[in-house]
Amino acid sequence: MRLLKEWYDAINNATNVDAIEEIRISIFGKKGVLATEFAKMKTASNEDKSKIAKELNTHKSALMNELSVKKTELQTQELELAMQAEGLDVSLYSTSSEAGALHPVMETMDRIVEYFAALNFAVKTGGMVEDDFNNFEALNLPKYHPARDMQDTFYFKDEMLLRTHTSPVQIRTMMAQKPPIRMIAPGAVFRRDYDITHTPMFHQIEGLLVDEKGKVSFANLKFILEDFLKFMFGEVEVRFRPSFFPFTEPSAEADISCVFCKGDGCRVCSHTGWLEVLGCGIVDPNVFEAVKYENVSGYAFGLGVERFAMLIHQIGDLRSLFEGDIKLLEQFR
Ligand code: 2NL
Repeated sequence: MRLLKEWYDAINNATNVDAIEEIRISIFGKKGVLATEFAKMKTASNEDKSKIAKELNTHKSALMNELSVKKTELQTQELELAMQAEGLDVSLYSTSSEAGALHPVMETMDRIVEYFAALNFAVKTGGMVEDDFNNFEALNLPKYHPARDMQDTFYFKDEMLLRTHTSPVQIRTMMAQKPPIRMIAPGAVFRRDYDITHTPMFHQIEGLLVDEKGKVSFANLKFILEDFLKFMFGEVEVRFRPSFFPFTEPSAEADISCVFCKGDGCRVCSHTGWLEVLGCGIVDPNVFEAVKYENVSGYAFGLGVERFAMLIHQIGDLRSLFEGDIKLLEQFR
């Protein structure tokens, strides 16, 4: 047994993990000291046998414990030394990080809001889940109207749906307060669309101005939108083309001279020299009837924020604005 005691010292004096492994084999291996000591038992008397066995088993578990404690201690020590030698600890968090930036869509939205806020347009937001009345019915889009097909969306039960434009924010505002109204409604909207110029979720800004009957003209609308588009795109030409929207009459679409070819004609503007950027018009009397407004006139307009961001930053595929690709986004830091 005195022999066994020496192994405690051996474990204590070990200086590396390899030495610990060697000691473990010398004690617990097939030809190790414990095996030898247990073998010696055979020749002992029955009385001695149980005494020796008890003692050996106590040493066995004590030695096992010593080995594992020392091994952990040495492993920690060796890891520490290795880390010092390498001078790099990948398990540590880096304290430096890349500078972030506003997403180009949000930056563009902020700039649009900045323009209208400076002209005292109230900025209003609403819910993204809307009902049929506020999204369609009140906007002169009765059930089964063919124009609803162009704004197919995602439906919930009880005629609830993801809003297809931010117009319901204006409808709710008119239902809640008396004229005059001067507001814009920025926010996410949803349509069943997906190609290089459409995504199922995009951002829109709509504007609405309502005042006494006869006080609001198409000339007012033209002036403000022309000024706005020059604020956004610099010295561009602006033109208005007659168009149709169910909620305005008359309606128009505004084009700017192509920012890529300056009007000469290129692939982006389909060789027309013009880019379509927004829709607008004089609010249809049916809309005022739906919100119970009398003796008023107004103008309204709507635009897609992603389209503006694409033209400002010369991005070819609208879908790339939603992919979170750092290679694209880091260009706008
Ligand atoms: C487009 C065209 C437009 C409106 C939106 C509107 C809202 C109310 C009443 C009347 Cl409450 N009109 N909004 C009017 C004309 C055009 O959007 O191309 N948007 C992306």
